[in-house]
Amino acid sequence: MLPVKARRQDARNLNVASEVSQMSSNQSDRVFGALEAFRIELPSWGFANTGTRFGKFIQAAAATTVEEKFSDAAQVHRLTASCPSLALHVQWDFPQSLASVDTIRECGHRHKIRPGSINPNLFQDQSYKHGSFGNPDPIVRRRAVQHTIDSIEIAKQLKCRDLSLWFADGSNYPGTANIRQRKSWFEECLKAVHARLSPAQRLLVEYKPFEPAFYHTDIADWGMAHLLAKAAGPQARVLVDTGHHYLSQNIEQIVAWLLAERMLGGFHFNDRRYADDDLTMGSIDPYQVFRIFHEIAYFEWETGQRADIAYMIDQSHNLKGKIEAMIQTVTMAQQLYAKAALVDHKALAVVQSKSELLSAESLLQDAFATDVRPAIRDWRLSKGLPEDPLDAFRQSGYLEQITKERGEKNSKSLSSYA
Ligand code: PSV
Ligand code: MN
Repeated sequence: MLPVKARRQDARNLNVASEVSQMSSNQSDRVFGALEAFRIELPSWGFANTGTRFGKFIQAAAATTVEEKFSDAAQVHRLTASCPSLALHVQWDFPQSLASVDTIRECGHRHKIRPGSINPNLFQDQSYKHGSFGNPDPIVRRRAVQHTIDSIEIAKQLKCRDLSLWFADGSNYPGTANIRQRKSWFEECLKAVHARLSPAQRLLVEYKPFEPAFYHTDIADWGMAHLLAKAAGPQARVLVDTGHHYLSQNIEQIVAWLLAERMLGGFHFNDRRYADDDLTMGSIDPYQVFRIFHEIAYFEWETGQRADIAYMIDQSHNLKGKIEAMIQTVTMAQQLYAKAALVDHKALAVVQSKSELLSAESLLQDAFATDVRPAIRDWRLSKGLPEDPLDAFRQSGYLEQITKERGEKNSKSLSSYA
């Protein structure tokens, strides 16, 4: 592959130089470098019919098989070059548990998409009514542990590194759960599953302060997830889902602390206005996502180490077209990641040390305000990608084709939860 500078020059020769000139060559090198390194994982569930707790709106083009999910993910990757892997949910994508592994492997090969993080089902089962790892019934806890061990085996067979654990455990009313006891059951179960990881695998522990339980959740915040990950073992890390915080919480501070503790394992990106809204990344508060990426880039600059973070999307759109929404998400992620790469870290460190507040603040604001889209278009052209992935998707005919192929099956789907 050509070095970054040569590729930028190549892109200029492709006659888009007028826009490039607005950005210095150093800035555009940084954008190219950032985009080359950036990968974000797509969620299989983001291509399927989903809804709110009030009902589902069925889409004619939604994926109803794992094969279709891989096929749709491949479209997004083909047009953006940033998402070569697909997160999988054992409940929805492995109907026969370990026996489904061959099917998934074949789908991955056929569509040139790698199976990504494996998400065990620790929430959608009648036995989990009162929790999984925190359930007072030892039989249910053992079952949840066994399911997680099976999921680790699935991950091993598919060469997936990350096991992503999210628990719906919690209680709805004060006094109904022994909170301390549940904490120790969580520690026990997490240790037991951690012991089954291969040396290359990681356990990612996700937290959430509300929903589906509304009085307490067993892993309510990053501090609890951090303590539990520490108790689990050295290969456990914290997973930050941007929708899993109270309103106005400073997420980038959480990120900075987890980075400093070397405990940040990954992200589930989505935007929110009120709760866990699963809206398109950057649609409500793009500066928030920028600030998160900035903390990571600043850490990497200061330490000279690349942070080992799995960036993942966790969104299920029930109104927007699913593939279009994913393309929109990935292009937004690319933009915000590239903008964060423009912050002048050396200058920032100097002005921070002198408490020159306005100068420090401006370094972030200026990077955020920079229009990186022309440089991103150049990068795409240099890689033989379409300048505008969404437009290219609309021109491709793929949506019309799958709408025809899948329409009838989807029209028979249930649209109500009642
Ligand atoms: C729960 O809200 C969550 O964020 C978890 O990551 C789940 O695995 C995912 O959403 C999909 O339901
Ligand atoms: Mn999540």
